[in-house]
Amino acid sequence: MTDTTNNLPAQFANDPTSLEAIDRFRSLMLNYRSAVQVVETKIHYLDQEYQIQNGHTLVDSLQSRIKSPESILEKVQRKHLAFDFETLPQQMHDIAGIRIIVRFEDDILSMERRLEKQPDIKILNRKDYVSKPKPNGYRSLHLILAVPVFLAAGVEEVTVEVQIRTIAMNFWASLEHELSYKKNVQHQDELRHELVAKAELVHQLDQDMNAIKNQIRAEEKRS
Ligand code: 0O2
Repeated sequence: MTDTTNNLPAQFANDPTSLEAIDRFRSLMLNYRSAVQVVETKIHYLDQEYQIQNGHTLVDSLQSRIKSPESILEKVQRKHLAFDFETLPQQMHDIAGIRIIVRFEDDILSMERRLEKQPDIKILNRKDYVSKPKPNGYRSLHLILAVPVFLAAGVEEVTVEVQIRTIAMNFWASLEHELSYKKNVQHQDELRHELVAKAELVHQLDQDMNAIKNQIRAEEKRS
């Protein structure tokens, strides 16, 4: 995911108070970038600690992004939100996003448990698309976290959306995302339908790999 926060959309440039608006927007985005760094550092630390305790890692990879100004504006318009720098952080919780990719389904909850035990992190919202997938087959655990960011003027709570999913779920979601953003693909409906079926296969694969992993680790403990 790329950070495109330095390219401001035309709406800002035409605003009579644009210089002030640009400065406020940049400060707001800096808070989000700082929050992402705080959470990423925590995840790396938690993963290393898990590795020391268990002999294997929890996190396969991490991705992060700050929503682009265009994408923030698109969401403001689509959801009929007020475009106001004071209220935007309360209305939009996914301006900063981190995706944690793990290998096994069990690891999703292990990671969530470790995050919720962090005294300086609050979990504001949880959407469990792992046990209740979306009708299109999308699976992932979504958490909205509030983390403190230390600024010269004091401490600010900043929200970060964290998505936790397996490698297989991520593989599926990346292709489904590609299909949703392409306008000129022929047979969209058939491909969508095929992806729903593939989501079931991905789920089966995740369950089987999880079961094999549990068997290997149980035997390892006995020996
Ligand atoms: P990007 O590029 O990943 O940032 P919203 O969809 O944001 O208007 P809500 O309720 O906040 O409303 O969304 P939700 O359900 O928590 O999901 C938001 C994010 O989850 C999306 O962000 C995607 O990253 C991911 N997601 C949700 N549903 C799907 C899905 O069906 N397929 C795929 N591939 N990803 C999904 P953005 O902003 O859409 O995109």
